Amino acid sequence: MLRIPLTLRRRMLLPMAGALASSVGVQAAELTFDLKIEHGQVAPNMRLIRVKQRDVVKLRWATDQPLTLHLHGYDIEQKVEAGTIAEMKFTARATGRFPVHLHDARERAGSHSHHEPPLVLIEVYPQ
Ligand SMILES: [Cu+2]
Repeated sequence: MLRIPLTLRRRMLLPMAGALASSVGVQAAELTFDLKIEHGQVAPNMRLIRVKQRDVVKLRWATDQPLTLHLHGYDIEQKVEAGTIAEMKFTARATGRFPVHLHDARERAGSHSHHEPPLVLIEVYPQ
């Protein structure tokens, strides 16, 4: 009997797996992104993060000044201190575009405004 490597077998099954995807979570990945904030901005080539639904996403933030970050939609708020790495980890359950903004420490959660463009934009694609 011909033996097919597991990775190849998985790829061959994929077109048929669509209907099963909702129950078995086909090919969810764990993805880590290292993001550096300088002067309140992330480098242009790191401002768009694309993942797939069900991926486990880890954002590792470094900054040159203390900040509060807010991932909209998933509603995760994270403080970041200079000289340390702050991690934001979540499972990408909801699809769509989700901005990460800076929060002003003086503003209270729920009553904030976002006038500036987002630090990064996270796009979650359907599986
Ligand atoms: Cu916000």
